[in-house]
Amino acid sequence: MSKLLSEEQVEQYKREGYVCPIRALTAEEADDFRKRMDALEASEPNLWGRSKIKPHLMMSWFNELIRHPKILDAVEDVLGPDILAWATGHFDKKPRDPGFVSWHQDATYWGLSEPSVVTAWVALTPSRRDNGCMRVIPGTHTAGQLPHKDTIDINNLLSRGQDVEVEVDEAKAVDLELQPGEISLHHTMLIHGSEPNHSDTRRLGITIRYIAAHVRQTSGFNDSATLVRGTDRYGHFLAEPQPTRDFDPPVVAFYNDIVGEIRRRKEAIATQAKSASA
Ligand SMILES: O=C(O)CCC(=O)C(=O)O
Repeated sequence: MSKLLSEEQVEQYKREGYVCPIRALTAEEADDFRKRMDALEASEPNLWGRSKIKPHLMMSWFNELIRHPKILDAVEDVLGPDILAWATGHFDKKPRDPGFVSWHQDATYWGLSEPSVVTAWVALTPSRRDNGCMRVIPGTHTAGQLPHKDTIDINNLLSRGQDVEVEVDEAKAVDLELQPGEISLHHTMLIHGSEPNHSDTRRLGITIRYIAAHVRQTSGFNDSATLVRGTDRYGHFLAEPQPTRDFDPPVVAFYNDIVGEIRRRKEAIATQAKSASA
């Protein structure tokens, strides 16, 4: 018995690697999260630099969002009952922003043992074709891990500018258009990307990468995650503390310990991937 998705949506996720749109937050809730983010951004000029890898550990609004019951209901429908929030991020395209995301599979540098990994992309503004919504190539999640090359383009919003090294048939791309408070779910192996914002409307999306509790980090580096639903019977990840306020000192100390490990992990996996494809 599913919690939020219809049977057709669960089948679509299995078959095509994504589901969209799903109404998870009300428009008012989305507006409230956006305002809290904007207020913090205004008072902390280096907000995203300080909290790049796991902003849910640094900002209380973000930590509330990863626990939102409706988002978790949708995630449970595709991952099962024991769920960890592993990584988070934000993709903010201001009006006329040239920022884009190259075609890629998320799993490429993550080092996770298997693809029971789903991203909830939460719209905090409208996300449409004209302001650079996410685009996916349905069904590509079944192709296995594909080779990627790092590219250098200051407008690429991905940290390594990774670009999948296969021909992408853009005629097959589907636009994941969302209203504020709606989410999409996409599989960790699905090829996806997004174009610049050609409009006067901001496009703000929050990404939450959820994993099933049995997934492991295979890179040999320490990693952490937050149990958000069910039970963690495996203990594969260090249990993340929950902040009681923005930049809660004990949680910041935890973040600072883990962030170096995560950077080294990303570097090591990228180097391995490069030498494998050389
Ligand atoms: O928000 C975007 O434009 C891209 C997001 C993305 O690549 C992702 O969620 O993995």
